Amino acid sequence: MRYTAAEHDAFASDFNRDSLVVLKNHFPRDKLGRWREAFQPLLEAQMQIDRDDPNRGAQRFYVTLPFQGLFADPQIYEDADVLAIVERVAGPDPVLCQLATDTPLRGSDYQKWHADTPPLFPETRSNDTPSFQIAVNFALCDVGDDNGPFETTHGTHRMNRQDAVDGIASGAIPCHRYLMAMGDVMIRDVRAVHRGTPNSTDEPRPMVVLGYSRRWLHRPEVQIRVPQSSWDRLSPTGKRLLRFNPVVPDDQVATPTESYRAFAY
Ligand SMILES: O=C(O)CCC(=O)C(=O)O
Repeated sequence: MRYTAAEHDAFASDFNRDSLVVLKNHFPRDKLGRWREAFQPLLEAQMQIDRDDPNRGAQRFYVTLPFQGLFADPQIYEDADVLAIVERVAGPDPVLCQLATDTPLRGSDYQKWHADTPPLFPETRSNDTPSFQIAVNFALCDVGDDNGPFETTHGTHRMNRQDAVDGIASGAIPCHRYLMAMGDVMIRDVRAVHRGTPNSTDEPRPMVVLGYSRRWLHRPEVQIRVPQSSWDRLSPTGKRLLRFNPVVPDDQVATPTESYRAFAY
């Protein structure tokens, strides 16, 4: 663990105000370089599947990662600092339910400003609750101005989405562009209004997303298919985090297409 309990508290307080925090240089770059190599064939396969209907906008692909081999890495999904912050903002005993990537390529565009989940209680028109769904993002390359930096807004995670979108349009709500080095880790509330931006380079910009939720939240649109042999090797923490995911025979790990796009909001 790199940070003290007091530092975790400070991160949680910044998160609650802004909707996100970034842990600089947190994951080892050599490990992420190996993820990138293993990811490339998965991206190419997804591009074939989605070639007539890119699933997150033009030349932008959502690819689920298999929970096996180097992608089933407890040093990533059980990271003690990340879990300490997630537990402070989304409560104890969270669940891990998503392991995937977002990748814009050359030809990608600005996405519409959006949130990744609808409000819990839409009939109130208020989104002002504590956090319940968290994305932990890290890129498999350095992200600069020209290869699709993530843009987001501060504080909109607790706002009505349309009010946030109107505020962005009028200039009342500033937009923040996050340039992230490979190894930086962003922890964000998925309700904050954000968008992907164009990648104008020839290299893909893969961004991993680990989805953690409050202990009672079930997200039917995503899952991690845990091969039996990976399950058998999990630590008690890993078993607890992954408790609501299907454990499948090793030869049935391939993920049926996830309907993630239906939930962007
Ligand atoms: O990849 C990104 O930078 C953002 C993607 C995104 O927000 C989405 O596809 O919902």
